[in-house]
Amino acid sequence: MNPRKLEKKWRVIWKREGIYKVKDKIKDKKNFYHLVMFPYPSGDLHIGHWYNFGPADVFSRFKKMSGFNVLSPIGFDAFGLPAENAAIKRGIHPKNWTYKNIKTMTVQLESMGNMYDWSRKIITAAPEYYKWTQWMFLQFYKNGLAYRKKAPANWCSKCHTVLANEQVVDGKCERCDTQVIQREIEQWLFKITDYADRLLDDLNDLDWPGKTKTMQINWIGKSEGVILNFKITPSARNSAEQTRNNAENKLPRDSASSQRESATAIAVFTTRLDTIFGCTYLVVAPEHSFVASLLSAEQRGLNADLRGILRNKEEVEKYIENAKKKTDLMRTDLAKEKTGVELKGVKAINPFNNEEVSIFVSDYVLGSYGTGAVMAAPAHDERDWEFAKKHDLLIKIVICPNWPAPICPVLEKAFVDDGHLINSGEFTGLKSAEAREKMADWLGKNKLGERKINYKLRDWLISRQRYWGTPIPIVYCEKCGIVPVSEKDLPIKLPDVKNYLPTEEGKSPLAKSEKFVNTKCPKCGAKAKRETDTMDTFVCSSWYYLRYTDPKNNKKFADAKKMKNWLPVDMYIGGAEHSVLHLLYARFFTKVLNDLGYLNFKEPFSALRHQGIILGPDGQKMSKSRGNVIDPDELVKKFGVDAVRMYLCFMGQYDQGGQWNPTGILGTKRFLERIWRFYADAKLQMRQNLQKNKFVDSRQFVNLNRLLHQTVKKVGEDIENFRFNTAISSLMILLNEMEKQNQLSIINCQLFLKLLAPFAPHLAEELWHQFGEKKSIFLQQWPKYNPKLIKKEQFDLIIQINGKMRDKITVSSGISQKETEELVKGREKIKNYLVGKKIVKIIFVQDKLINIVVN
Ligand code: ANZ
Ligand code: ZN
Repeated sequence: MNPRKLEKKWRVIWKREGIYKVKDKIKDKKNFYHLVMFPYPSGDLHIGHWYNFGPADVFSRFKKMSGFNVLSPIGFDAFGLPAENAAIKRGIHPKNWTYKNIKTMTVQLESMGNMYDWSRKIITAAPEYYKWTQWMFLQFYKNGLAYRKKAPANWCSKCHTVLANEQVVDGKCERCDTQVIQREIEQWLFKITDYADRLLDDLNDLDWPGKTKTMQINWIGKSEGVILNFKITPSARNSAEQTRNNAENKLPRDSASSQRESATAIAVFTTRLDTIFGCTYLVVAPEHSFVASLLSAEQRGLNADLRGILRNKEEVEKYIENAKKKTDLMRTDLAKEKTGVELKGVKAINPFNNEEVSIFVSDYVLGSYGTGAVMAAPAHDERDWEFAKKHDLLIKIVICPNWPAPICPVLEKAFVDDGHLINSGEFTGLKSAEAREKMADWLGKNKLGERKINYKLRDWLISRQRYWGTPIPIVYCEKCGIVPVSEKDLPIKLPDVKNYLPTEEGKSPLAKSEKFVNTKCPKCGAKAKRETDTMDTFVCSSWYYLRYTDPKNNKKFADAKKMKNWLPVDMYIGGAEHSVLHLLYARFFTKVLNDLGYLNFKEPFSALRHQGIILGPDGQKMSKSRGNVIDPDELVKKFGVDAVRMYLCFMGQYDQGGQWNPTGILGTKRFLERIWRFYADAKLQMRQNLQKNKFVDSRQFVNLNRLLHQTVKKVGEDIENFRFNTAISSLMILLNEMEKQNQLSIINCQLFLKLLAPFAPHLAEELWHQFGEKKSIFLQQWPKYNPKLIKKEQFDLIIQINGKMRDKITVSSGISQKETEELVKGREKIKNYLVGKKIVKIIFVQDKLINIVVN
């Protein structure tokens, strides 16, 4: 057998006969949309791609043979940074680089022999495609879902450029190692936060991995709490000691007078209002507006009493400067030391007990979440606990785990669970949950705060100050301001530029093309300038699955009827690394387009599966520097496509991945060769049988028949559930049994090939045709099993020694003599009769008894 020759032959025939060309509708067949996450054209199809696409194709083929009209498309997610970096480094146009890679990868993809309908290929960097990405932006804009605002971007002050997140390594510029800072520039955002609740609720109905749903839930991060105001007042004294005294002695304050003197307040968001009596200080984010007003020259927003009051201005300024260097991720790292400085000279007043507490600035509080300020209850929150310990602040227990025993333990760490309230005025004795309700009511009644639902989810920043992306179709007019490009002028094509670096002002390289930038206002015709930012590539991939249903349409992004034929996607397969962003964005797009009346469904992917990760032979993550990368092209050359696909299916549980085993693939290769030899033999036998007109009746082979039916059931169910490895195991068992048979029916030999076909499509097709079949095996029906035959019936086997019954066991009907002998000889009771004896004869009555004659 020469797999490479044979495989190539079939790929040519498949292509010629167009058996993978998909029709939008076939009579009496249900449509099934099976999608894999499309690759980025890096220029090389690596083993991870193979692991995504290979087993996925097994699933596709199985569905096709099971009677579905299957759509299985492929394309390229073609915009993005690597193309641009290659351009900067080697002076190749990003487009040329990208399209060259697409060409190479197309050849590689074709070599996999997957049943893609290539006529539906899409490339997101092609103007025919990004025209519609721009069109979608315009719909979002017109419906208030795209807006512009100042947002922080990574900025390298040495390269004078904005950096993508990928270009920031350990907080430093990838190119020059300078500390990256956050700089505010005008950028475009999509209002995904409007959809937070629906993105949460609709997860329920999806057949997705639980872990992925959880990740989305956490990313959206809905939390229910309250916002309450702490009034600000000048402090008499200025130390942590003051806080302690106040809290311990409960200095009474005249609340009326405090209201008069202070119109400035800090709002905090808390999910644990029940801990309010344990609040011993406030913490505000370095970017909080209150800090800014304390530090600014005009001190706007402060009442007269507070102006000029800050006593450690320089210390605070220095702290804030440093905080700018950190990303949110670094700041919220739990393991990180909790730094901070007190705002000396001001105090805040707890509205529940009118106590004065100190105010700190610390970067563990984020400006972008809640109100950017926290009421710290160090006895009941880990971060507050750490901070209080470090700055020697009062820790006051107000939630007690032991109830009704009123004595609370001395805490060794924060007690973060719910309990009963103590030291909490009129609320003492309530359970946490009840207290939260009553306290929130009290706040509302006294107009000191209100209930509030908060989300971690932020609006989606889609602006990139980069070349190789979809231009944002917006124009800035001297008279009209922001004006959307008119739909008939789409696509706004990427101009040619010579230098792909962003400009020194942090603008995209498109800003360097005068011809591109200078235009006329679509509304009034006056001089105008084009937006020069391009869109995040996640925008392109948020709607590509829609386009496959109608990839060549130049009137609409896709025809409504065609979309209705296929969508939503029935099964989506791809890496778990996309559990959050891509999948969330795609869901958001679908919901928006549904709201705008373009789609009749609300969720894009009804079912989702992730493949695991393949590690190198050394058990480490594959990387060029480690030299443990497995090259699929080489493997294919050596073993053939079928062996590679099959090994990928066999090496472990699909969602777990595993370590590459170089000898493992040899095993699969041998299995395929055994099949090949078996069919060479079987054919001979069958020809002889036919000649003798003694066509084998499968009833003679009860055992094999049962196994055949069991295997049909098992392989089908396994593929359906992505348990490819165990499906292959059962094929191996079946082959073993078939090899043992003296005679076989053609039907059974063909049945095995059908089960094999999704895994080793080329070999199965070849052997199928050796039976004189004219139509492809993939146009055949997946075999059906007979449930009655599968039931393993059992009977009581009589065990005799020299004709006398000595033992009895329950075994499955159809058990062979060999298996029975092994079983019986292994039994302790029987062993005793056999010691020192010689077995003369064994009498075996199928499904009844075994008699061992000894002397
Ligand atoms: C007082 C308190 C006491 C809190 C306690 C927790 C436990 P989730 O559930 O994630 O929404 N918080 C509020 N705004 C913050 C910000 N901008 N940066 C960092 N932390 C912030 O968390 C809500 C809790 O996170 C809030 O409830 C607040 O601390 C903190 F025993 O308030 B809590
Ligand atoms: Zn205008």
